[in-house]
Amino acid sequence: LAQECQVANIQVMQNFTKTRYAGTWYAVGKKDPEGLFLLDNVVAQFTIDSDLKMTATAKGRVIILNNWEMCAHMFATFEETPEPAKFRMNYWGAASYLQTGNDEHWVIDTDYDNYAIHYSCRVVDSDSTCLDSYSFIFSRHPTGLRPEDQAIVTQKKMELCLLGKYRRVAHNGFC
Ligand code: ODT
Repeated sequence: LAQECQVANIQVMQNFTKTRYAGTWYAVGKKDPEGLFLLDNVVAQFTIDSDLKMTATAKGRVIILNNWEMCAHMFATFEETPEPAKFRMNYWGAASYLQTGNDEHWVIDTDYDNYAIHYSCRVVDSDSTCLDSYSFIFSRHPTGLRPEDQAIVTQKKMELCLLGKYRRVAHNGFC
């Protein structure tokens, strides 16, 4: 179908409730963008301020300048859009040599208590599919997804046209 894989047709989380999304999420899977940054040991922490604005911090292992391995500490603010599950994420690092940027930040699906699927398309192609995307599979549990959540996550990876493009994100205490 010509409609398939068009960025504009991607379904996101309905009635997204950011207060329920707050707290710690462990990345357990990732589809990398071009020029990948966060390698593994990725943990994100979302906070809802008193003014109901969402912010986040994240840490993860990175390699900069080809051979310097470190734990990056990152910060983000989120700009809301008419769709509650779609944000613009402004991000920067604790150090100036870390990545900065402004990415789409879409919550595709979550049950708030166990799993979440994030998606970001950086470049839309001329045929309206995504040319450069990244996506995180998050779990509330550092040990990974519960078996009962795995089928949902596989289904959503398919809907994102990214099935088979993810790798496992290790947690070994580096950060
Ligand atoms: O790793 C990559 O290659 C792309 C990711 C770069 C953006 C990382 C910015 C993190 C800023 C702090 C934010 C926390 C929340 C993150 C949730 C999802 C993924 C960015």
